[in-house]
Amino acid sequence: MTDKINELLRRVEEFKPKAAAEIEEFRIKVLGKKGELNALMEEFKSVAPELKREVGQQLNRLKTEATQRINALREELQQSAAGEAGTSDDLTRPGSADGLGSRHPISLVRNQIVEIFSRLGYTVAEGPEIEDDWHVFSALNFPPEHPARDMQDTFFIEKNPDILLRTHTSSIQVRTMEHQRPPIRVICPGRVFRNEAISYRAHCIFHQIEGLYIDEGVSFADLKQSLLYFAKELFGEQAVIRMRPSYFPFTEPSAEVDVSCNLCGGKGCPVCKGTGWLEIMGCGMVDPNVLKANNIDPEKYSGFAFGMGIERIAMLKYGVKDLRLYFENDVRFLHQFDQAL
Ligand code: 2NM
Repeated sequence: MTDKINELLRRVEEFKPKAAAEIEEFRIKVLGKKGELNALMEEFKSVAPELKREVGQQLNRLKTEATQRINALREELQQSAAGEAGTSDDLTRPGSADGLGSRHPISLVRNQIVEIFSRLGYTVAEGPEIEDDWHVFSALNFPPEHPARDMQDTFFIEKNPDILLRTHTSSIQVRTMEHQRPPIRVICPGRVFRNEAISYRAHCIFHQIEGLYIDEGVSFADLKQSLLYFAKELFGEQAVIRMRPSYFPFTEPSAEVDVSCNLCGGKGCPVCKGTGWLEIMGCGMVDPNVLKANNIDPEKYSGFAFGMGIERIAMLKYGVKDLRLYFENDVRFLHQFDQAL
């Protein structure tokens, strides 16, 4: 009889139900009226009197153990069901928010510049990054021996000196002049490539934005006024500009444009190196040779053009000290522009 009691006790201890129904089934089988425990109680009646005390205690223990185990199992199953409903099954819970990215500072500044010139009637044009000699150099009045054509400055496709990575976005403007007659007013943003050592102030890949305006009677005064408007829109109403004579193959006359330093208000500080001025772009009147090369009559039409590096403008606007940060995509850098326009 003790063996039977111990065997049932073992089954109670090892019982592992997967569902509530299994527990109830087990309860009826063991503790029910016609269950195994009552069968043992019946058998108990014929146990020898000297054994009754010990076997009786064993039976009582079996009954307590079985009842406790079944109650514990019921509770366990109920709790885990409630737990599941709380995590994955509750469709009324608010969803977890995905972390949003932010615009890259180069895109932010490009968009700002494009927007300003679009208010002056410019439209955006784009073109290929892999170009030919004509669109990057020859159509832009670069003489055959110009140093920019050198391997030191330009990435050429191996074994074909006619195919190269564009060194400026002026090539887009050549393509515009190919299929559009004046008046032409385009703004050309894009990546450009130069064979340069990488440092805090230079990179072999960077972004430019260039503008071109060709019509009858376009003058240097128009250029000055357009760029002053641009500087005030980008850097604030207090901004003023100055021009210094310069040289570019595709413009004559040419100039560098400085904007008054927006950090010190023109008094002189480390950013403007004590001068009160920051260089922001190059510009000039389109050289008649460029107009001729692109089948535009220089006797009838004139134009101006300008170009700037987006990395440099973004450095001045946001105080970025190292140009390499733009290319590393470190989110600690990028997230600083979450709130920027
Ligand atoms: C600059 C500075 C001055 C320029 C010239 C032309 C074109 F196509 F008309 F010849 N496009 N861009 C230009 C002129 C670019 O960048 C510093």
